[in-house]
Amino acid sequence: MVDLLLGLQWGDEGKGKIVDVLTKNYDIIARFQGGPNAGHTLLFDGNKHVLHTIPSGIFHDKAVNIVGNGVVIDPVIFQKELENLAPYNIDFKSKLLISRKAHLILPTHRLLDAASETSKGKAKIGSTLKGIGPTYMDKTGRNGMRVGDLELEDWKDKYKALTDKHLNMLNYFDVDIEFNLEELEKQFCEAVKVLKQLTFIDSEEYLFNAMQNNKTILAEGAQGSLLDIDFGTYPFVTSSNTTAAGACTGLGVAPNKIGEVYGIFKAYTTRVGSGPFPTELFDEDGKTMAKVGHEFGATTGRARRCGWLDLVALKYAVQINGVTELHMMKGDVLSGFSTLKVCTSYNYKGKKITHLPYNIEPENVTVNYTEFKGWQDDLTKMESADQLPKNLIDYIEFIEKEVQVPIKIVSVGPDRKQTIFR
Ligand code: 2SA
Ligand code: MG
Repeated sequence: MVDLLLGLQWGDEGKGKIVDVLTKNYDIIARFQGGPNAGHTLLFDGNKHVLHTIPSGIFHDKAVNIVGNGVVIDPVIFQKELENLAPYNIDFKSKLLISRKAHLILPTHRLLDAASETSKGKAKIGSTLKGIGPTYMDKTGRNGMRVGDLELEDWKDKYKALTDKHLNMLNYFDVDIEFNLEELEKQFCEAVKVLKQLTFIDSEEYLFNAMQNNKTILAEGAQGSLLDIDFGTYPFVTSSNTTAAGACTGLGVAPNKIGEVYGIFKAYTTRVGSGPFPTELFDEDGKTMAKVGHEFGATTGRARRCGWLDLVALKYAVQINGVTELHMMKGDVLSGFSTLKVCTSYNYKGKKITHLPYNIEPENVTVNYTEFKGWQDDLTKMESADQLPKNLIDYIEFIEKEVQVPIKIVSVGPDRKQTIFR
């Protein structure tokens, strides 16, 4: 079976940390969607690491890490990621395997992303500008370049044809994007050489055989369920299926081979980029969350918007993904608030509703909160569930009752060690 680990909000729930904590139980860790737009932050032994394309199991000796067919890879960013990991002497050739069917982000995909965003002005998505949207467009438009193409003699012809198409498309956008194509291509070709030193596999075949041999597999999601291309807050979403079904198509795993589904959420909510956010705060409480929680994009450094926990949205994500076990992150950030609020219903078209409607723009939706007494204790040194303050237990039990799934992990800080199992 393949277990899944997914973000239930708008990303940045702490997936990287939990994958790293759970990797000791797994033989294989596999990414199935997204690309270098992701920023998965891990902290251990006093060192902080941000991974973008590489799965979060890479720091464990035993685990094999797979970049699946559903992922989009930018060779240039990938090369930098490998370089940043140099101090760890990781044997990438055997520990990091890349699907031949994964699509490549070309330099011109990044330019198209920038042109599209600039042309939208105020209506921009707030993309990470990593070329994610244009690359998935070429994938579904059947024009993309895949990792396996790099094994062909004529890959540069393919590259040139696609780049030429992109340059024509850039002309259609009525915006000025400055670039030095020659320099970008030089970087790209150098990075491709590095990528080609890794092992390319047919990952669906690899995972099928692994399952036949009773290997344990964890699929690591990127971004969050509310950024899903189908079920998120469209059009303010990313261009892949971030939800459980994405793991089947992004790895080639059959639905009846999915085991546990771990859903990760923050004790509050954050969002980076544009789009509706019903529980967003613009007051001191929001500022405190941002400050204490260090809420800045791990890839772009952008400030993340902060707000209260939204149980209407959380329930929706739990349903879509078939979550079997919840992990609550960053409860420690809420220490010190006298009162906490949790959104338990929306007002929508004159009615009180508890499901996520088609449109959650502020003009359509206002929120109703249930209030809780906060906890003042510093959670960051706590090591077991019996040390957690009563008000936090009340908060946890209320969420469990509302969404009908147990919270099995409570994270009380960014370090691998600051993880409490219930
Ligand atoms: P894109 O670049 O086309 O996927 O952007 C589309 C939307 O998806 C959002 N998005 C993200 N949201 C949260 N975290 C992400 N990763 C980075 C992080 C983001 C960063 O870990 O902090 O550093 O800014 C991520 N990636 C994409 C994005 O903000 C758009 O709203
Ligand atoms: Mg992140």
